[in-house]
Amino acid sequence: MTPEVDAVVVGAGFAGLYLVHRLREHGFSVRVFEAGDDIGGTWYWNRYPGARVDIPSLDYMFSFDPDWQRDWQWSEKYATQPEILRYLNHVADKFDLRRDITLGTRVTRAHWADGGWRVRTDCGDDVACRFLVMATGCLSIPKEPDIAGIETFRGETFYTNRWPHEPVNFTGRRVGVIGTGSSGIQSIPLIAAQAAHLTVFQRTPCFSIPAHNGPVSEEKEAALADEPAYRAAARASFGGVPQERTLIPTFAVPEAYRQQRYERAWQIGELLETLNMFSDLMSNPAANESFADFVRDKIRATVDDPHIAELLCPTGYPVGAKRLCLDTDYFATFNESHVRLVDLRTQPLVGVTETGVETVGESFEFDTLVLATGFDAITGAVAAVDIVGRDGLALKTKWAQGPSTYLGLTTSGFPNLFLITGPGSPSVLSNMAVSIEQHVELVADTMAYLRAHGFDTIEPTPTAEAGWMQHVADAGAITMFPQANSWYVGANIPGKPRVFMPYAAGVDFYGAACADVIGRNYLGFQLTGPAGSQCHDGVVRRLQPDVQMVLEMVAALNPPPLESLPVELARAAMSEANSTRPPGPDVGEIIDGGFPGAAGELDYRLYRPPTPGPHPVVVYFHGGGWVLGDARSDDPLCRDLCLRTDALIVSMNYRHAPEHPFPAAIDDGIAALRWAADNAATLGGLPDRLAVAGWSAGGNIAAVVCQWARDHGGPRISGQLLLTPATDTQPYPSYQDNAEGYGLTTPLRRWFAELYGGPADDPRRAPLRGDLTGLPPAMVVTCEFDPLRDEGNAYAAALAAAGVPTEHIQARGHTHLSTTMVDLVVSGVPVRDQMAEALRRFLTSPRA
Ligand code: N01
Repeated sequence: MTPEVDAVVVGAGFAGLYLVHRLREHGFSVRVFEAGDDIGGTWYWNRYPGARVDIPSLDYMFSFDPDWQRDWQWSEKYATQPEILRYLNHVADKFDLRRDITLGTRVTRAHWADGGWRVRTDCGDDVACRFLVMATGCLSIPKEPDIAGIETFRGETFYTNRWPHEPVNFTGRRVGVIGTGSSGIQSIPLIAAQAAHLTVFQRTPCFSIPAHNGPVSEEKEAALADEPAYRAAARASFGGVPQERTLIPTFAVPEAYRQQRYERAWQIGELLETLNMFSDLMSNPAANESFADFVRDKIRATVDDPHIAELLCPTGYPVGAKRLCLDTDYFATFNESHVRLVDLRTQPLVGVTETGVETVGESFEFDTLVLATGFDAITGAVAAVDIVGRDGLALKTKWAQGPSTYLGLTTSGFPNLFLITGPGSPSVLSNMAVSIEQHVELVADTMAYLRAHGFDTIEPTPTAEAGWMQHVADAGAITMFPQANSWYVGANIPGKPRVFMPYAAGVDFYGAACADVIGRNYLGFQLTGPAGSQCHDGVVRRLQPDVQMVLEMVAALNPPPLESLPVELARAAMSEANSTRPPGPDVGEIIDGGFPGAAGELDYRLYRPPTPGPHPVVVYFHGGGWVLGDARSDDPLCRDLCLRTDALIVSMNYRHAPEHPFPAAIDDGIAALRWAADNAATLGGLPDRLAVAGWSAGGNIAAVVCQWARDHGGPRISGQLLLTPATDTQPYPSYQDNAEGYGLTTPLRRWFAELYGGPADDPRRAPLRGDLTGLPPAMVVTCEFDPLRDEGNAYAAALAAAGVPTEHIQARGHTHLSTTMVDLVVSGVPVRDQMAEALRRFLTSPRA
């Protein structure tokens, strides 16, 4: 195929306009098809009263033009639709973009054949090109009306997302509005200001905060004084507006401060600022509910009629999980006597009639109907084009169970197809302007790279794509974003597969992943051309997203390797690090006490659940390579386990190396077990229900005391929980695979082992070398990126082979330390849940 142009771009909104500019700069020819009669995309179609941007205008604009301030000024913090459309026209004119854009022309099909794309339009165009770029926007295909009888209405019907170009006058009219998402919430106050009577049909109330719109603030203008730095900070931020991620969890601050923080966000009126108030707002249900309560109280304080206020209060889904709205006087509108709210949950919609709307039990007559019913979001516009890739594969078929992409930008089977802000990229969770610019630049740079290196095509590998989709799913799963019936998950479109589509780990992490892909020679892409092909296959992100964040934070501090420090300083460094971590949840009671170790008094810390006792008992041994730590050093994990298991957790100290090498820790572990079993009742525990647990070196001690107790007639142990245990002294492949970069390093492991000592084949040092028959049921947790992974795996396999009932969790994307990071690594929650479930199971039956 001889291409007529290098690239066909579908859509002339923000993305399409910038593509023209950027591709031209690289010397590529480009042809843009735009279905609308003019440029602007979203801002061309959504002309309803009150339509505004919900990211501050100074952030929601192109950054590629350093000279913009000479010829453009925003009149408000959040510009109106007409002003944004004027801005886009201004940019198009300034950079002479229109000459490559064909308006009023819809791309209907694009088929891959003979090394290029053949693109057809509804106006008869048939264009051959090398690259196809879908710049079709995330919210551009209106949701098909699913309201019976909508076509029979004899009055006027308007859709917010296809609003007429001439002003609509509601004066003296009886108006019904269906839909209370962002479009409804923005338009309702302005329609109410004109209409004789307005009825709002609400199915799901939305969380909304006041926009506090007005002139651009002096602070904002001052922040842009160093514009390159400001724009760079936007790209390095989580949402595409300069802002540091907060690290403070909701309940780490006093109630009064928390309320002040909510109030401040309420007064600022910015979405990303609000979602960033506390680190766990979108991950901890209790934290989310706390802010949701604050918003509901604000609604109650605004709306005069308590019954209407309750109907407007969103419940049953997390705040933020449907896109948070920004409003101007939305809730106060319901205080007006000519405005009525109809709650479709208690009074379901039957349909539209010739004269109005029918609900169960009531008929309404209207002159005008406004539908603010939303979009077939994120995938709708891509699926609307008949796209067929290699080997006759239709994109619609490939995505029938949900979209699958590499970086939200490309998809395997479809060479040279780029999706701007596609599913699996930060897209709608970010400032779209920033995400669009980043994607457009990536596309243009990639095309230039191919040309420079003699390649014609680029396509992601199935491995890279599957890895990315797993990462996207992981990033969503550690948040509450997927938990509402929203357009984020496609729930608003009947029959659409429920998949959380945006990438939730942030613009910053996304940008770093893209940079990694390129830095590793287009990792996960197959590049082909006359000169040959190139493919560095692989997965760009394999760690859980929050684990990666923690590792990057730690790496930024550049701490000295512990093994390079004298032991005392290493202990101090660990205590210091522990003092800055989130404290973990409150438990019923914490008691510090002492017990007789094998060679003298040692201390313990007991965690009691808030429920009435007596409770089963878990004897717990801390981690720290037999060198570091004490009875308190695993405090957050012990608190968490205590609450999840509803058991007493008794964290027992033991003597540490090098002062007390092997077998001091084991001797103390045995003494601790015997003392805890003998004193269970005094501690408030059930003497016949006792399990052991331990992490890392503590897992080693827990495993060894189980073998010892079996051989010495007790104490009887109901079960053993071994979290990333040290079980052997031989080297394993994981020592090399995970030698550096994952917290516990292989050199540090070696340092611990050397300080502790002990004969390599002594089962008290290497429990894997012991007799494993007749041991208590076990749960073994191993982590993918842990030097100790393989010896833990070996122990789990050997226990099972010896007939011990064994559950083995292989925590994907986790490190030696990450599952213990309570309130920091949310992806560890399911692992800790399973650990607690196992302990509860062990502890429900009395020791036989
Ligand atoms: O659409 P939506 P939108 N019967 O899907 C209701 C962006 N945006 O156009 O929630 C009765 O959010 C539906 O009810 P339910 C922004 O990202 C930005 O408002 O399905 N009701 C819901 O109330 C936003 O999130 C701005 O129960 C029906 C409403 O219609 C996105 O666009 C402004 C119904 C649809 O809400 C979409 O917002 C506007 C039925 N059959 C939009 N079908 C800015 O501020 C649907 N509904 C930049």
